Amino acid sequence: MSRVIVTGAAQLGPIARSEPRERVVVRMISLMEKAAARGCDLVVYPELALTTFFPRWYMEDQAEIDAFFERSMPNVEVAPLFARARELGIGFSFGYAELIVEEGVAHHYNTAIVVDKAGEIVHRYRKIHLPGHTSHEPWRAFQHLEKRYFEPGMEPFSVAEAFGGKIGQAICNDRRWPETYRELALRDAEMVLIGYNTPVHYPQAPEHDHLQCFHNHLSLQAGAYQNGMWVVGVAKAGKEEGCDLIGQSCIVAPTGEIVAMAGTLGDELVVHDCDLDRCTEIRANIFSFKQHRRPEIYTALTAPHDKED
Ligand code: CDT
Repeated sequence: MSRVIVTGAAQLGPIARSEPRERVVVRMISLMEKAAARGCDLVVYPELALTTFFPRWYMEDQAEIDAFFERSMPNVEVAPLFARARELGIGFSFGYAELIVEEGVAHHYNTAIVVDKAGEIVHRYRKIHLPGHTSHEPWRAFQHLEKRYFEPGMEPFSVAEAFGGKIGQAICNDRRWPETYRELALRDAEMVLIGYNTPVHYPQAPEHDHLQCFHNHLSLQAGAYQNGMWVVGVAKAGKEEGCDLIGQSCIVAPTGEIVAMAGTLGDELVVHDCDLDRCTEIRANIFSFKQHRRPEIYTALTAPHDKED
């Protein structure tokens, strides 16, 4: 069986607060059709792909907040994406705000799923590293209230058998943490799918604004190389409701090289033939965990925090 996954990174341009999900789904289907025409097995969309990045606004009304969440998946608005994918015989992944009720208690997660070529959801991931803040901070040019609107995912990073390989997921801020990639690599991931919404402006350290694209690729490339796996990073990009989001969606080989990259800040597809067997170039050699890793010495890595940052 071929170990090549022809992979499309399907960057989305800005989504207006007023843009209905149906319109976004039409945009996603258009990218999916391009991906199918280019022979893709898998097309990867960004974090919170169905709506604008709503954590940039402070809201108190739970009904207003919940309007950005999906209560089931696929639901009626997203069903056309699943149906078209089945017709085209293509798999996909995307992020969305997930609202579930368990034993009468509502839970809100920043979630991403992988859907196989038969239209089955084969992997679900709930964002572990939630950035931002919980209360209104009017000094900021815009809010980043992920810690207010979402609970952190409590399930460990995990891997699905799909597309002839082992596929893991992470979401946006997770990509900055080396633990994300190492956890996934230790669970044998060969490809990690990561959607993001990253503002150019970083309110706490605006002197780093010009480094946002650099830090994006630095993290994705280091994660790929140091763990010998493919990494697919996909942006929601462009000026969304006055907030500039970085683009530069890319596919990174296990060597850490960027092999495909978006050149715009709009809806754009980039494609690469990702040969999963190339993971061995790194994992059997420089980063052979079995031969060279020293987990018995790394005791601080999983010890609980005993001091403030
Ligand atoms: N969506 C997301 O996680 N964005 C963050 C923004 C910086 S922290 C306020 C990121 O890590 O890209």
